[in-house]
Amino acid sequence: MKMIFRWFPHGDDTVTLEQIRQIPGVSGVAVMLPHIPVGEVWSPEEINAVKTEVNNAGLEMEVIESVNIHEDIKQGLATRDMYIQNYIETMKNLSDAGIKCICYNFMPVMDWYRSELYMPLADGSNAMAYNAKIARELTADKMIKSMMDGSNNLSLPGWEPERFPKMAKDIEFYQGVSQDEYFKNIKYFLDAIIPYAEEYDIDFGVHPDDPPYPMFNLPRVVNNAEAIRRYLALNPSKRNGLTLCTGSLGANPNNDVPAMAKEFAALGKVPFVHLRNVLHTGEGEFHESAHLSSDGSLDMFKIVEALYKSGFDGYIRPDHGRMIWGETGRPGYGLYDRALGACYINGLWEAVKKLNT
Ligand code: DNO
Repeated sequence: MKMIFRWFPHGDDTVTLEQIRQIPGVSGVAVMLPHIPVGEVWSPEEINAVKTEVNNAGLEMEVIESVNIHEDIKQGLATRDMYIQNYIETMKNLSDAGIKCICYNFMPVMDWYRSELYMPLADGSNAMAYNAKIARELTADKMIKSMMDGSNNLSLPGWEPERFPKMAKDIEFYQGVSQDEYFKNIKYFLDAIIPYAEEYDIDFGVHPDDPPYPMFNLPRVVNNAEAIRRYLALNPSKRNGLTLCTGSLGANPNNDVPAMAKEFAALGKVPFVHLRNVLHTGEGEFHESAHLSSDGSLDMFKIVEALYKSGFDGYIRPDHGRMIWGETGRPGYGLYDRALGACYINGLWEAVKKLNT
């Protein structure tokens, strides 16, 4: 297991590599290159510039989160082949730079979503929250406006701004797309790239739909065990894997996250884990919590134990943290609470390992 931390390059992060280097047990970072428009090739120069910066700080860069998928691939348009070729070229360049794992998602139109970014918690910290009722009342126009002008503080790390102008049209497009048709587009993509993942020695981990609930009536394809089984079966290669995001899947109380960790890690199909906790507060409602089991609804010990016992040997990163100690920064991606999370997970890992050897 390697413990890593998410970091945004090009001066786009309040957290520095030097700070990350000092978190006990953290050996590397997961990065993305958000300034390259989705669909374009990541050049060796762009990749190596970031890699050099990371390595000079004493950290490894073996994981990319994310190389996003162009909407034309998701929609199955004729132009998809060109974007797939670009994707393969990016994979080659990443492989040459020593990248071992790519996290991506197949959420149509959107990436992750929360209805509130700074919900005050009783201890004076704040955290992100989701309320299905608010999400249902949200229109694409309202969402785009709040994302673009920062009102309602709804700008979420990882979303590329070029999504917004097309968003309403894209949402409209999917109203006629069934789950089955969408799965066909996924299979087309996987069958094209996975042979290269094998050649280039890169594990792919699809990120679950976050939250695991319907949004704007868009297809949801990675939100429970059955859906994940279907996704992984689309291409049987070990390279076609899952980023097990405990907070995304665990937001739905019907999902048994330790059982999922056990099942998918035992198949050797979990190259990357996002570990965080959520507290269920009502039907279709949750807020994010500190990583500790006693602070949320997920049993973090059981999840780590299931991973360890299933032979998990990939990357783990602490996921969204609360904002604590007066810190400000990207929602979910401050330093302090994520660093506490990394220490806690490392402690669980050491305990589980010693109890089982
Ligand atoms: C949110 C992140 C996501 C994730 C992508 C992966 O905090 O977990 O933005 O990076 O969905 O493609």
